[in-house]
Amino acid sequence: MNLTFDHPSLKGSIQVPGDKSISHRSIMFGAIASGTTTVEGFLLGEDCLSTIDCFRNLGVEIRLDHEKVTITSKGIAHWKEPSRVLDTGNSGTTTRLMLGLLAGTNFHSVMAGDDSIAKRPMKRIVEPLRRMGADIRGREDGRFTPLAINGTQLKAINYSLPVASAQVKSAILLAALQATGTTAIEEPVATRDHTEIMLRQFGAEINRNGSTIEIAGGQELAARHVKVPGDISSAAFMIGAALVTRGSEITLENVGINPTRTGILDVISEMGADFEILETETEGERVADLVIRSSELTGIEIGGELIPRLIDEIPVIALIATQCQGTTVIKDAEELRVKETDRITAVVDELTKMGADIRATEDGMVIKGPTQLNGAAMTTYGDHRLGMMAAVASLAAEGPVTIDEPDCIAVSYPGFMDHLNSLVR
Ligand code: SPQ
Repeated sequence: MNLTFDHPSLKGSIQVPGDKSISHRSIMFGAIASGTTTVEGFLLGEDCLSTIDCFRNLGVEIRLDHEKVTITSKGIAHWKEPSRVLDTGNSGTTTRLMLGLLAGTNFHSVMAGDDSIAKRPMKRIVEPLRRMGADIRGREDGRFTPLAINGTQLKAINYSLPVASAQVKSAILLAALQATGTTAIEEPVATRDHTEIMLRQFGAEINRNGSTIEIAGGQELAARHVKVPGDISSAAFMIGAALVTRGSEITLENVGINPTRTGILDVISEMGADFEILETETEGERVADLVIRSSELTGIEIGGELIPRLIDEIPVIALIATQCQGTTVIKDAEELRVKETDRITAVVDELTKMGADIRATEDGMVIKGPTQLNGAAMTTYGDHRLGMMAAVASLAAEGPVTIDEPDCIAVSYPGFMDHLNSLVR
């Protein structure tokens, strides 16, 4: 893909596609519950389509009509043993949350994904599930996919999460639903809580006491309607686009602003960005329209409890930081090294190619700005967020930018380039 922009401004309004985390969970919860669950605003990204494909292979009926999904299930006890390997594609969320679900079934299943999934750590899920009695085998004793699961009766555990991960928390919560007894999970740093919100929406009882979440096994879920808000992680790239160009003012409609996901808004606020949050819905998942205007920005320090609230936005935050006055330090973000690619190395290498003053640290990066970015041949490493970072960076670059493998962007944001082009003036 070749991109050349001549000092563009962004104007207008778009609705970013549905939240990826909530879309995955809507299919999973619809499949666990008995009855017919309907979903609106579903993300038609490749990751979420992988989740649908896995559940169809478990015998769950799923109909897709554009962004509306109908899931008809007799409940988790009626899922069928899959006759082939469940293909989780590029999706860590599908692989990890499904592991929690499959561990407590009464059948055998095997899961595998693409080359990136084969490198991502699975022991963080396998280990607590084994403590619950799960029988899971995999490469290097379950560190990596493919994973083979012999479903069995699980028992509750008390578990303190060693990494701040919503996927680990969610996999244990989903396994706990099928376990005997009450499971308690201690979460030292808060991570996205879409699983907890959806458990309540589907009728489960789940309690939070400080940093501990408790859930009793054996609860039945009731089918319902799910409204998926726009994904703030996708909106973040459009926010970045408005902030790295001059004379821009854009509106992003219907964006999910669950407080466990809004670290990007805290960051741009501290950097001095001119933006408004116009809240439209407050029940279940909070939703707002966001108005973003070009701004003079200052570098800041980002770390600690903020990191899980913006972990997927760090590639675009690093790009924004190249246009800030002063130094931005991102720390405590070592989890970036085990995402779709090593996002610390990849972000630093790619922005360096464009002339940014950026260096990697063990757990983050240091960026000095502002710098004029140049055209360059950018690599995505098959990572959707690196692809979108490169496309947004091209708006601020002097000279042409080429992007290899831009198709990977469809993992989370199909139609991204059309949306971006529709805003460019
Ligand atoms: O699903 P996947 O591949 O893990 O996707 C990513 C992303 O950038 O879209 C991470 F690479 O998002 C994760 C996120 O980083 C989605 C997620 C969830 O839906 O629960 C939680 C986060 O991962 P983790 O490992 O911190 O729990």
